[in-house]
Amino acid sequence: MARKKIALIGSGMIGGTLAHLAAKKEMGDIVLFDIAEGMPQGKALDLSQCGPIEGFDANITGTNDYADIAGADVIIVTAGVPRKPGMSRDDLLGINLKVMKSVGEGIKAHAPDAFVICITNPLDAMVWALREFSGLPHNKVVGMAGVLDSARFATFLAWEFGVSVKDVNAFVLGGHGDTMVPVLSYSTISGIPVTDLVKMGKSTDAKLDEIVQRTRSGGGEIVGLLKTGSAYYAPATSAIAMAEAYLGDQKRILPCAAHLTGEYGVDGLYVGVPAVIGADGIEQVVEIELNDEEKGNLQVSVDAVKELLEACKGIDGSLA
Ligand code: A3D
Repeated sequence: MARKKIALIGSGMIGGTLAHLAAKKEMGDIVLFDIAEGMPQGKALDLSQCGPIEGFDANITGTNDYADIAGADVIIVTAGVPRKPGMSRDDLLGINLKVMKSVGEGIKAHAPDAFVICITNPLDAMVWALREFSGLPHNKVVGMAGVLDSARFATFLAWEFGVSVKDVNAFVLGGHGDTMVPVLSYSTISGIPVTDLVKMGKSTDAKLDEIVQRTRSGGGEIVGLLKTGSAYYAPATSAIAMAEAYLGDQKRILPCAAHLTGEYGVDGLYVGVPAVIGADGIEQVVEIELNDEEKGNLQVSVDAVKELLEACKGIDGSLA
C-alpha cells in the first residue's frame, strides 16, 4: 500500500511542529509548503536529518509550488499571520482572508480529495472561507480549535483537582474566541461530573468559574508570555489527533469547528461542536443537551461567528 501523504500549508511554528510530529508517528510522507522561499526546504532538510536518530521513515520535502501537494490525503493549513500581543484574533481577519483565498484555490487545483484541517485564525471564519474558496465538500473541511481549547480546560481541571490529565474529560463548544463555551456540565474526572466534585468539597464554583475564564483566554495568556507569536506545540498536537482520526477511520468524537446545517439551531456556519471523525471526514455532528445558561452562551458565541462572516463578505465580494 502506498504511503499516505500529508501536506502542511504554512511551515512556520505550527507547520514545523506538525511535520515533526507526523514524521515521528510515521503517518506518511510530508510536504511542507510556504510562500517564504527556502524556509520549507530548510525545515524539511533539518527534519529529515532527525530520521536516523529518531528512527522514522518519512520522506519530508519543502516547496513553494502548490503542484507538490498533489494527491495529499490530509492537508493542515496554518498559513497566515499569527496573533501578536494586544492583537485580537479578529484583527487578523483581513490579512488571513486573502491567504485563505490563495490556499483554497491551490487545494482546489491540486488536492481536491484531501481532508483539510484549518488552524489559521480567526478560526471559525477562516475555515468557512477556506471551504468556500476550495469548493470541497463540507464534511472534508474542518477547523481545529475545540481539541486545543478542551485540552487547555482539561489541564486546568487536572491541576485544580490534583489528578492525572489522563482521567479528565472536558470539552469546549462554540467559536474559538473569547466567547467559547467550556461546558462544565459534561466535564468529568474518571466519569465523575466536576460539578459533583464541587458538592463533595473538592473545589468551589468560584474556582471553576476562574478555570472557565482562564480557558477562554488560554491563547492570549500564552501570546502574552511568548511576546512573539502564539502557541504552537498544543495546537499542532491537536490537529495531529484529528488527522489520525481521519486516516485511521477511528470514529473519534472530537470537538471541532464543523459545518452545521440546523444542528444546535445553527445553519450554514462553522461552529465548535462534538463531531465524529472517520474515513468520510466529519461523519456526524453530535447534538448534546445543554442547560439554559449554556444555550445562551453558545448563542453569544454563534452571533460572534456570524459577525465575522459578515465582515468577511464585506471584504471579499465573491463570498457574499
Ligand atoms: P507562523 O509561525 O507565522 O507561520 C505561518 C506561516 O504562514 C509563515 O511561515 C508564513 O510565511 C506562512 N504564510 C503566510 N502567508 C502564506 C500564504 N499565502 N501561503 C502559504 N503560507 C503563507 O504562525 P504559527 O504557525 O504560529 O500560526 C499559524 C496560524 O495558526 C495563525 O493564524 C495563528 O493565529 C493560528 N493559531 C490558531 C490556533 C487555534 O487554536 C485555532 C492556535 C494557535 C495558532
